[in-house]
Amino acid sequence: MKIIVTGGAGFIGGNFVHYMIKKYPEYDIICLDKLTYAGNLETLEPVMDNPKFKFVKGDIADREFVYKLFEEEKPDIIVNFAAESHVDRSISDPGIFLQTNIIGTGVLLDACREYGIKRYHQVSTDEVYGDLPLDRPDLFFTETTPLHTSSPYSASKASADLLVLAYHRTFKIPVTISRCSNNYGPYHFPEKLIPLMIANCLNDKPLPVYGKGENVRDWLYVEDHCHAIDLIIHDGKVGEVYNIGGHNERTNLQVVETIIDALGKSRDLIQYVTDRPGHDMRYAIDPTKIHNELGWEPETKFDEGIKRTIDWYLNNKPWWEKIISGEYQNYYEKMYSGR
Ligand code: NAD
Ligand code: TDX
Repeated sequence: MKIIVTGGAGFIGGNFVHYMIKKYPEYDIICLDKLTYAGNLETLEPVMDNPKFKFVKGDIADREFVYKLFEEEKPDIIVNFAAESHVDRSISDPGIFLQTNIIGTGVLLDACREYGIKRYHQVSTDEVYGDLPLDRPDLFFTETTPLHTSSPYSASKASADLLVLAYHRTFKIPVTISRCSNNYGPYHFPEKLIPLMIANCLNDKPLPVYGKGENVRDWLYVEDHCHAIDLIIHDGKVGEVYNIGGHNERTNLQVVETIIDALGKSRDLIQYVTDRPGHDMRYAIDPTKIHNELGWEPETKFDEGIKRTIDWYLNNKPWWEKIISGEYQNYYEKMYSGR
């Protein structure tokens, strides 16, 4: 079996590469990644010398390059993680989100048409469903919840999902889609809530909480997500969408306070800042379908997963300290100063 993992130098894709190489040492895994600011070859360093692994630098939206790769490698499965993934960046600069998330997905699908594929899997997000009100804890996203996006990021991901389903119906490409909740764990880029708060806490820097910190996210430990994708690409039904969620809902403030307490810091570090425009209130996934069809359930409770994650950041300081000492400083200044 030969699998192309796009975006494998990023957070979830990197974890997926490690998961698959460990679980299926006989598979050939090719990582295709553009190495944007979010891609990091150090994440793949432990597998770089593995003869069953290959890294290829390139852009999923570059048609000529993608076709050549398909022609040379003749992959069986594509798992598309490659995306611009940060909501705040999509608010300040939407264009690249349309280019990578929509056009890039279209190019990969065209390559599947042209060269044939056993499975194309699209890694999507619960954000395509919009948000749920805070006063209705009984409501959850199911696979039939209408798409209702809030940010340029989520709109680009929903567009990509529609393309994937259209290519299945019209061209019979064997596709699956997964829509997951917020992931956390090792190799998470420190622009996202959890790693940013861990890094700032360790450096005794203010912890910028948007609005009142009452927004709710449903946290999914990244390894549980990798396990779900593994099940879907092997046993999931073609043409289907699967929701993947952790049943681990927390307000942002609860998450930040958990990190502060675990690191023995003061809650005075919390700084309430101007809210994100269009900020989604609550995400919550109903994972009944993947549980019933494929037997998946989230194994890692938030209290355990956050401990493991904090330990990883404590034990892997060079990985994230290098990131926050570079170009990241300009980003941070632009995103947070005067907020
Ligand atoms: P990430 O930003 O950490 O990594 C994205 C990777 O894609 C990077 O390595 C980057 O270099 C690469 N990339 C970007 N543009 C590319 C292009 N044009 N061609 C090739 N490679 C390119 O993202 P992540 O958090 O690991 O998310 C992975 C996927 O999962 C995304 O599709 C995202 O929408 C989805 N998702 C993420 C979460 C989450 O909580 N992080 C939740 C739901 C869905
Ligand atoms: O500094 C911050 N302060 C803060 O209060 C940051 C970076 C975030 N937040 C809030 C905004 C959100 O309510 O924390 C919550 C989580 O924010 P992000 O980590 O930016 O994630 P989110 O916007 O929920 O999107 C994530 O989950 C769905 C991923 O980035 C997406 O790629 C995925 O599709």
